[in-house]
Amino acid sequence: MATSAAATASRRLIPRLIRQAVLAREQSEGAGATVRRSIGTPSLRHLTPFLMLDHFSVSPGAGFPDHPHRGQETITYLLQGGIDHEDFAGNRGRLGPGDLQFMTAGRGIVHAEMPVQNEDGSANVGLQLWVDLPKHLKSCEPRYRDLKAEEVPVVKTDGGKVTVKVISGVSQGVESVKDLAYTPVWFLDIEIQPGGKIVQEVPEGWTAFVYTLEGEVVLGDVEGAGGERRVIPQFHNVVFKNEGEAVYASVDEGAEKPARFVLVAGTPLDQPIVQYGPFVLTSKEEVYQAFMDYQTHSNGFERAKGWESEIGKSMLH
Ligand code: FJH
Ligand code: FE
Repeated sequence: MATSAAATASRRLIPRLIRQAVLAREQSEGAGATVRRSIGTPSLRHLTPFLMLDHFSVSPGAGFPDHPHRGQETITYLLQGGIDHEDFAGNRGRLGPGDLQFMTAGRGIVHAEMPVQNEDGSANVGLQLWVDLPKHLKSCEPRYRDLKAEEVPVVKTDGGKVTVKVISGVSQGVESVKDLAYTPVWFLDIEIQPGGKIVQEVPEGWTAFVYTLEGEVVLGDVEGAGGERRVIPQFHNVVFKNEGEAVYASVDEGAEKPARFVLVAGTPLDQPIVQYGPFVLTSKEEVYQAFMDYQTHSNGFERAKGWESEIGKSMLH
């Protein structure tokens, strides 16, 4: 018997239960910078296709001067302030609040990512997510997809108590810009006012996690349904089990402020991950080869020869 759309919509979607919740602790990275890292630490090492999630808050005088990448895609989301970017092919740009850069390192990129000086002296805040590339795409040509804040559709639900920025994927029937990354990823920025709730579908079998930026969000099962519900504070990464259809999120009626978090999901990749710093391949031999190629300016790193970024130098003055 055919199921009507209305019947499908009213059926209670099976909740994704929580597998693990970890606090993103601060650690040093780059030149004088500090990041809150969750994915990519011993407690959350392998979460295919995700390799690393950094939450960054930094003022000028620190940053990520000239460095290479091979084998991954990076998604950089600026929340506040600005970040300058410059690479060895002459590409330059600035991300402002709400802007994103999807970068496919492929066979090789050398670049610098440096915070800007804000007039009011405020910090530059953002997220960077590293996504693994399928083995056959690790040797592809590098590319960028820039996504300006204005290009991100915003949808409201639950009587206006929930606002979703649909960076990548689908929410409440609203679709994002497509083909941003090679590895399929959903990336939603969700804000819930006190008393608000959302049931956000995520593709079946995909790896899914939430990272909390502000406030306290209740995640897990529906109230009274028997499964676990947890109140998650700021700076936590919550990984969901792979079974289930939707993430249930809410904020208590009596909460002092709204909660803001990103909900991210991606296709798991069935391949080994061998990482050394910014090189992410599938075997030790390939990582060794990446070192050699970077040092000898070959197989994708040709343009690294003699190259120095302008913005990386700014740190020295
Ligand atoms: C020296 N120069 C070590 C160096 C390491 C790097 C690195 C960086 C990010 C990042 C995180 C969050 C963001 C929005 C704005 C970027 C990251 C963000 C992750 C590694 C290994 C560079 C120069 C170095 O880049 O953009 O929020 N995270 C993993 N390390 C470097 O990039 C020493 C002298
Ligand atoms: Fe980088």
